[in-house]
Amino acid sequence: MNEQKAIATSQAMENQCQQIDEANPETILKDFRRDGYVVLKAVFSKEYINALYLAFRNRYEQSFTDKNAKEIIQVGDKRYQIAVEVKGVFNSPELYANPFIFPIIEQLFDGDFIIGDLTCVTSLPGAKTMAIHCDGRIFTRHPLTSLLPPHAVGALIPLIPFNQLNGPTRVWPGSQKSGPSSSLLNDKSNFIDLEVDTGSCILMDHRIFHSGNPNLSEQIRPLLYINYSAPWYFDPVNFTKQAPLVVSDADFEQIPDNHKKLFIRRQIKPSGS
Ligand SMILES: O=C(O)CCC(=O)C(=O)O
Repeated sequence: MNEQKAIATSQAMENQCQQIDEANPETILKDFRRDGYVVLKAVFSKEYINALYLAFRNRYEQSFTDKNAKEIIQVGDKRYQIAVEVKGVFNSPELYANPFIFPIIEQLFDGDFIIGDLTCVTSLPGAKTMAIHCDGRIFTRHPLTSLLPPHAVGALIPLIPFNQLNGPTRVWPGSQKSGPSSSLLNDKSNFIDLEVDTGSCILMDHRIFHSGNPNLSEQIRPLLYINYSAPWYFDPVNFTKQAPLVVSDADFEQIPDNHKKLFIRRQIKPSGS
């Protein structure tokens, strides 16, 4: 674990050019509920993220060119989603039950949640802008929909520092409530590009509108994506061709008993198979 204290930033804090120098759960929750995202800085050590990065490259780099690789789907121009096996350095409570992130997730779901999917979205050099989208909405036409709490929350973990060259994730703060038809998405000044260093985590409401910027660098840009959700929610769109959570029996045995319930979806097949 990093010696540094976790730092949370949100749109409001950045507008005011300030940060809180210690993760304050109440502020984080308030900002997350208002903006639909929050950045938690220094929640992982750089060494651990680098170990994840090396393990990811080692295991999956050839999948980007292998047309038959079943663990990979295309989600944009030169942008791929890989279902990462929860194995080796990925099979660690530091990752899926991180002491800075987990208490916030627990509060957002009132203690009752699972890991719906664990993937890595990677843009390759030359990838173009990803279409603006949200990861999933429910009760979209209900008049009270904007009052609902999130049914799923992504922990987005950059495996290299994200900058304007390699294409940071772009979010439209508040769009988790306003929906796609609002003027929010059309106004070019309403988005934020999340240029974050390794060790950081972006918590993102599943309903927020976002996209990926072009990758103008010569390096792959991997974004680890752990989606926590209410136990009743199944993502109906993103896992028709890909299993959402890949954990072997042997690896499941290594998960501490108090965390095993997070992985109840581990044997779910792709919903379109
Ligand atoms: O590549 C990115 O920065 C965003 C990826 C994304 O939005 C997604 O996979 O839903």
